[in-house]
Amino acid sequence: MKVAVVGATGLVGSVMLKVLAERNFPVTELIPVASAKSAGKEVDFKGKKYKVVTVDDAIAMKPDVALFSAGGSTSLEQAPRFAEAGTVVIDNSSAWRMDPTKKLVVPEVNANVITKEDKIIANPNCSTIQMVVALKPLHEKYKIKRVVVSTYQSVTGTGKKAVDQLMNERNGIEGAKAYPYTIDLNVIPHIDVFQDNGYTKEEMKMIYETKKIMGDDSIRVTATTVRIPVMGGHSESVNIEFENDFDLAEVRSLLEQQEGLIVVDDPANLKYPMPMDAHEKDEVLVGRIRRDESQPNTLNLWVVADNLRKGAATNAVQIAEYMKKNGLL
Ligand code: 11C
Repeated sequence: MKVAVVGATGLVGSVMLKVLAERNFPVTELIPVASAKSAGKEVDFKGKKYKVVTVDDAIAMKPDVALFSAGGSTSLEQAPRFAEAGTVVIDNSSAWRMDPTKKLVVPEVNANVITKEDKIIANPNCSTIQMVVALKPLHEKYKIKRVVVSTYQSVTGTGKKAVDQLMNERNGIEGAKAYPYTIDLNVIPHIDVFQDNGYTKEEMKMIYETKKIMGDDSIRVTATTVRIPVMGGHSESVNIEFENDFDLAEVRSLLEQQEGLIVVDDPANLKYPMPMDAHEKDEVLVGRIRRDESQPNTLNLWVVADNLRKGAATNAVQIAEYMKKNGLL
């Protein structure tokens, strides 16, 4: 497969290269792509150096698949150009996610919606991806009525500038700020831009994207998304109310059987998921599995994943793997 990675020099792009290599995706030709400013730079892939090219050069090379992580406006402009040239685009930006003509996919949850006609496929927001992997087996069994989620999100979700801000603050160095406030030793209850309803765009993404991926508009979701001074991954406190009652042992067993999910839940031995443990892992970790004793049919979970991996790069590569395996690429 000829594989283009658009945004190859960014945080997510570089993890895409790593994940493609680690998972041995059948890359016969790698085309790293970035803005004209980065063209000519080199990236490493499986021990070899590759020159970064421009979008125009990449389209002319007719890749089979292009993994995009270059921001919404680049996606809106360039993804259709790749698609017209016959390339399947898997796009990590928010540009196409809620377009009713585009599929929004987490392979363990809804890969079956992809057809041969789909040329631009959207990768969901990181905080949505990790949550729906945990929700899926429980929705199938008990039918979810409502989800209340609060997130604790890593600075890597914002990008390199935010990682630099955190490290500079920690080391007492002046530098550019990605956030309106100090992030080190602080918590900022604000991710992405505020909307007219008082929620942030990140919160609204979790609401809309969850319904679309789960294929069920009746699931009610409310979210509070928060940035914390952490690097390894995003964490989420998820409160789920079901239509039907559940047995806790069965919940645990359903989560254990869910592909892409690892249960880490042994309070007696102080075992629960943390971003440090999720870092560099492709799976979603779930723990603190317990009944919400304040109302019937309601469960509490703690869900953690590496937002650059399952929340972005790994999910995109898994979509490509699924399409390849099913003759859709
Ligand atoms: C964050 N979730 O942690 C964001 C990053 O729509 O793909 C990813 C934004 C997106 O800040």
